[in-house]
Amino acid sequence: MEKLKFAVIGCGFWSKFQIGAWSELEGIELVAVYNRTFSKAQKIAETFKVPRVYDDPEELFASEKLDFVDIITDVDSHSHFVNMALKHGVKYIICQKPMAPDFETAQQMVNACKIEGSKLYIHENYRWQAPVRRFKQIVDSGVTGKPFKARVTFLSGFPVFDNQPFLRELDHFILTDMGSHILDVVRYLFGECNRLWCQTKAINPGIKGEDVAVILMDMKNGMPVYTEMSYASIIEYDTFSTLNILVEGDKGSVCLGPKFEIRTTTHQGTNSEVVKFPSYPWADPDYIVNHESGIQINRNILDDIKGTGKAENTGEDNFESVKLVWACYESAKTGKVINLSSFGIIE
Ligand code: 89Y
Repeated sequence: MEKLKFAVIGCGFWSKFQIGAWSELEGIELVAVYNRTFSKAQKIAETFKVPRVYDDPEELFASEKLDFVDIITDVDSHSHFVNMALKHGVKYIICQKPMAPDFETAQQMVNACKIEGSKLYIHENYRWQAPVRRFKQIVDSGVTGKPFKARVTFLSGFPVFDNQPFLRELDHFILTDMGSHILDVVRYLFGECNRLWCQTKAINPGIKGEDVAVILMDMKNGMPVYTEMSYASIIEYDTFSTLNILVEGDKGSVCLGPKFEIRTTTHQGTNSEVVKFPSYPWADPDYIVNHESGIQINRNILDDIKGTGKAENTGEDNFESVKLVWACYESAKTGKVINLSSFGIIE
């Protein structure tokens, strides 16, 4: 079978990890990269032996015959490049999280792809992290019984702005950047949400947006889920770049804690396992659990494109996580509990 040809749009900080993850998979060929600064694209092309380099995205789309495109630019330009790919008839479009800088733009992106008959995938990788996958297996095995409540935590002081300076400039920061990951993991583990309440705080004076959020969710399955996220935390075990999760069930509890350790407690005692996963030369050790998960999500998307599997992170599915992010902002602004069944419906 001929290899599927794809291009990468955007050669900033994240692209080397995303292209690294693609390089672990068979049956695909990265034929072209684009960046508005040509030298950056050239550097990535040299590292990953990509034959063609562009600093004009229209020219790339017009010249290349692509099976799919991977958009790895900053959030503000996602919809611009998705629309450009649609205009050039690209049938499968992958776009980094968060989908868009606001709720309406995300809605337009999902609708535009539907109308044009192209498939949109959002590269939302946290649910693909090895410890999170294993955690779900344990919860679903029933060993700790029926879950009745949960806590999902991301508390960090990692200097994330050094690697991704544009994050400093976002009007909406932690809920779009990390909330999109965390709320997607909540949906992955516990399903959809009925209503939520959220409070945000801006602690770091050097950034524009909020860097702390706490959320209380009432899930459709009846569970209360408490979620907290912060990039202003000085704590012993920094969560970067994964999550701590505690689920309590009627027969015990499961806890994903520091160093990828999962502790399962029942009346019989506590069982501990440390989740292991490989390292890669292209991955950054500070982000290893995150970068490894890129391979898993890319494989799942590829299976969907080839028709050999079903993607979890479609545009439509991710839109439900986007909705939670913006319902949180609405709650933080108004102080009100937000009902998801009526949120975002344009009258
Ligand atoms: O996606 C987030 C992550 O985990 O790595 C990069 C990021 O944007 C920083 O918060």
